[in-house]
Amino acid sequence: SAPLEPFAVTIDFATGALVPDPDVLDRRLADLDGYFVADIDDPGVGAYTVHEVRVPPTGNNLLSSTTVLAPGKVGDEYFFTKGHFHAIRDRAEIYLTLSGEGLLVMALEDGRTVTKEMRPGIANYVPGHWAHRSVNTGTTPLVFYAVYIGDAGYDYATIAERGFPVIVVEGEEGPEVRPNPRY
Ligand code: PAN
Ligand code: ZN
Repeated sequence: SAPLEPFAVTIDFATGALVPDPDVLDRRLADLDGYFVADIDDPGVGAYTVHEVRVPPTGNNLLSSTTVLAPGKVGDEYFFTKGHFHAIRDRAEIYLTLSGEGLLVMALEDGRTVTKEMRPGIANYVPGHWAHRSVNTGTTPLVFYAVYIGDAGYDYATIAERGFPVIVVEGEEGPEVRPNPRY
């Protein structure tokens, strides 16, 4: 296909806003119904916003976006993104954290799980085949920039049905990663 024109976007590291910012997706707790162990009190509360850089979603391009994940909990569980496998399973991704703190939970289809710290300056590599979810364990928005192969796509269904093998809860001494009682 014909070359695209080179371009740049400006990223506000504190808010995740882009300039220009044509494609913004808002997720409320209502969109996470059934994802937490406890019931959601207020489905209208905002959970996260995704700001996408607009390029054709093809295998020769790199898609990128910022995610701004609010602090908060449902029961003992910290707010998280839905999480997904890529529709094309082997497509990899990089998450660069810009502000806040959290955990990146990754799981293979067989249930093997790896959890990595997210904080400003850390670039997490998510290899293909690993489902991924970010969790805000802090008190400020968790903001990260994601770059992924353009045709990766999303498979949300597997996670929506089974969840992740682990949950991240507030324990006596801070965040704790525990087995998911419903997995
Ligand atoms: C990210 C995620 C974003 C929102 O851009 O899509 O953080 O999480 P969910 O898509 O799980 O709701 C990414 O991993 N893209 O592939
Ligand atoms: Zn992804």
